[in-house]
This record gives sequence, C-alpha cells and structure tokens, in this order.
Amino acid sequence: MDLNALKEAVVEMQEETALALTKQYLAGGAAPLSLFKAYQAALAEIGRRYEQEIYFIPELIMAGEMMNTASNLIKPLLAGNVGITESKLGKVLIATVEGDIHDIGKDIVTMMMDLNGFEVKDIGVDVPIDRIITEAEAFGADIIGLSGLLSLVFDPMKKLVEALTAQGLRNKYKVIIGGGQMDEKACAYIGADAFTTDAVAGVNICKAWMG
Ligand code: B12
Repeated sequence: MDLNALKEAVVEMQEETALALTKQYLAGGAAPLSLFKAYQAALAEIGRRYEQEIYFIPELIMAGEMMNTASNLIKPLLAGNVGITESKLGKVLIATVEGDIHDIGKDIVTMMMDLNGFEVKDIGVDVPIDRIITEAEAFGADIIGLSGLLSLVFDPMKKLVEALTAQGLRNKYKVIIGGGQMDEKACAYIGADAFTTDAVAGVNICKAWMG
C-alpha cells in the first residue's frame, strides 16, 4: 500500500485529510506498523522544515498532535495482533532524559516493548539521571532505555553511564539509547551498548540481549 499521500498530508499540516487517510488505510488492511513509519517519516520532514525555518513551533506542536491522534487509532490494532505473553522476557526501564520533553517516540517504544513480552516501566520525560538509576535499581531492570530527541541530551546520557560505572552498576544493565538524533558516534560518545532510531529494531536488540 502506498502511504505517500498520508505522509504528504501530515507534512503539509492537512490534519483532517491525514486523519481520514489513516482511518481509510487501516480499514483497508494496511499494516498498523507501516502507518507509524509513515508518520515518523513525515515528522522527520517537518523537523527538517523547522530547521530550515520554513516551519516554526506551532507546526511542531501540530505534528505532535497529529501523531498522537493516529497513535490512539493504531495502538488498539497492534494490541489485537499480539497475544498476551505470560512470562516476561525481562524488565526495561524507560525515560526521556533531563532537559528533553519529547515523548512520542518513547511512548511508541514502551508500547512495542510491552507488546513483545517485556515488563516495561516508563518514568516519563525530563527525568534527572540520578532518578533514572534509583528507579532502575528499585524496579530490578535488566535494560535501561533512554530516549532523547535533542542533541543536548548526549551529555546527561553520558553522565548516566559514567555514574553507573562509578557506582559499580555498569555490568548490571544493558543501556540502549533511542531518538531521531542517535547514531553510532553519539552511542560511542555516551558509552551506551546500542542505539536505534526505530522502535522495532530496538525491541529486537533487547530480545537478543535477553537470549
Ligand atoms: C514533535 C516535535 C516536537 C513536539 C514534541 C511533542 C511530544 N509530545 O513529544 C514539541 C512541539 C513539544 C517540540 C519541542 C521542541 N523541539 Co522538537 N521536534 C518534534 C519533531 C518534529 C518530531 C519528533 C517525533 O515525535 N518524531 C516521531 C517519533 C515516532 O520518532 P522518534 O522520537 O525518533 O522515535 C522513534 C525512534 O527514534 C525510537 N525511539 C525513540 N526513543 C527511544 C528510546 C529507546 C530506548 C528505544 C529503544 C527507541 C526509541 O522509537 C520511535 C519509533 O520508531 C522533531 C523532528 C525530528 N526529526 O525528530 C523535532 C525536534 C526533535 N525538535 C527540536 C527542537 C529544537 C525542539 C525545541 C528546542 C524547540 C524550541 N525552540 O522550543 C523544543 C524542545 C523542548 C524540550 N525541552 O524538549 C529539534 C532538535 C534539534 C537538536 N539537534 O537538538 C528537532 C530535531 C527539529 C529540528 N530538526 O530542528 N518538538
């Protein structure tokens, strides 16, 4: 199914068309995940236009709202596709780190982890690194998942990994970082075990870690 019309409508801020197309594609049997991908690609393009000063904050806000509306339609369909898993694969603590309030990607990956058999605790946005560590300890996490969309999160993420090492906890946790800005270089700088810009790929990395 060609989802370009949907991507185009989102990029062009045609809220009603985007919603109508989302419903139409879902009714027509489009894979729910492919719709998420179309929205993610559209939001990346909106981000580029923001950078070029073609779009401004109101467009970013509207993009977030369109994505949230779509998520609410798509999520129940994903849940229906996957059976409830009795025994959990492992525990993942997820947070968007301090300084950053972007939560759309975090919420998607939290849902995908949950649907794929992980026990997930999402402790929200703008979370100080000390609290992330305390919560991971209390939850008994196997994996710490950090979300961040702003490049200013690289430093707090790096500090978190350093704090784990200083407290003798580094080997206790796998650390995965996600968000549109993440790449190999950021991952090496931060000292994380893996990075991803895709929720499904992130789930697969975590599954591989848990054997
Ligand atoms: C929507 C949006 C907003 C909304 C956020 C709404 C919300 N509730 O989240 C609002 C309007 C609030 C916003 C605010 C700002 N934003 Co903004 N925003 C965006 C935009 C357009 C889309 C982000 C998004 O939701 N993408 C869709 C999701 C699904 O993708 P994703 O987050 O990458 O997540 C996927 C994967 O990365 C992965 N993933 C994500 N997290 C994790 C974690 C783990 C553990 C794993 C495994 C996987 C994973 O799974 C997801 C699904 O596949 C981006 C553009 C872009 N290129 O990303 C800019 C962008 C991130 N914003 C930007 C900026 C500058 C800002 C502001 C500073 C603007 C301002 N001057 O006020 C503020 C910052 C506020 C703050 N302190 O955080 C810049 C950041 C630039 C930089 N290098 O730092 C971007 C890149 C735009 C740009 N190109 O300039 N923004």
